[in-house]
Amino acid sequence: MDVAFNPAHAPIRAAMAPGNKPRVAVVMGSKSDWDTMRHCVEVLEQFGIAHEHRVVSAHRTPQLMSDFARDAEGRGIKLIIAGAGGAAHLPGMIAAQTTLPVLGVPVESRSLRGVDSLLSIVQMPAGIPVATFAIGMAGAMNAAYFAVSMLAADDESLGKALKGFREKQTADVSAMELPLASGSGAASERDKQ
Ligand code: RP5
Repeated sequence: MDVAFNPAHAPIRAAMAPGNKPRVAVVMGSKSDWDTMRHCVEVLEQFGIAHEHRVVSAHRTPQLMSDFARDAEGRGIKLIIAGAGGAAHLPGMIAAQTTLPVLGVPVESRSLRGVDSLLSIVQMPAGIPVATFAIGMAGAMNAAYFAVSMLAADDESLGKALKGFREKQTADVSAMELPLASGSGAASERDKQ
C-alpha cells in the first residue's frame, strides 16, 4: 500500500545555482496536480529561471498557505504560479494575502473536467486579481511563458531568449507538413453519396 502523501512534509524543491534566489514560486494543491504543473516547471527550467515548487493546500494546510503567501515577497519571489483543481481556492486565497502577481492554473478535475477549477479561480471579486489560464497542460505552460514575459521587462537577456523561442516556434509551425490523405485523388465515400 502506498504511504499517504503529506503535503506538510513536502520538501520545497528549488532549482537554482547556489546563491541564486528563486524568483518564481510554483505551488499546487496536491501531489496529484504535479502531472499538470510539471509542464509549468519545465518551461521555467528551459528559460533558466530560478524557481521553487511545492505542495500548499488552501483547504488541507491553510496555515502553511498563509505563511507561504505572507513570506513570499520577503524571500525575493517576484510572482507566484498556483495550480489547483476542483474547489480551487488556492490561487485566490494566496492573492488575498500578498500583492505579488498570482497566476492561476485550473487543473483538470476528475468529475467536472476542470470547469469547476476554472470557475473557482477566475471569478475573483474586484480588488483581488488572479490572472487565470486555460485548464490543464496548456494553461500550466502559458502561466510559465507569461511569467517569463513579466520578468523579461527588467531582464534583457531573458527578453532575447523569449523572442528566440517565439521565432523557433514560428519556424517549426511554418515547416509542418501534413501526410497525404489515404486514397488521395480518389473520391471520398462522402463525395460518392
Ligand atoms: C485540490 O483538490 C488539488 O489541487 C487537487 O487538484 C484536488 C484533488 O486533490 P487530491 O484529492 O488528489 O489530493 O485541492
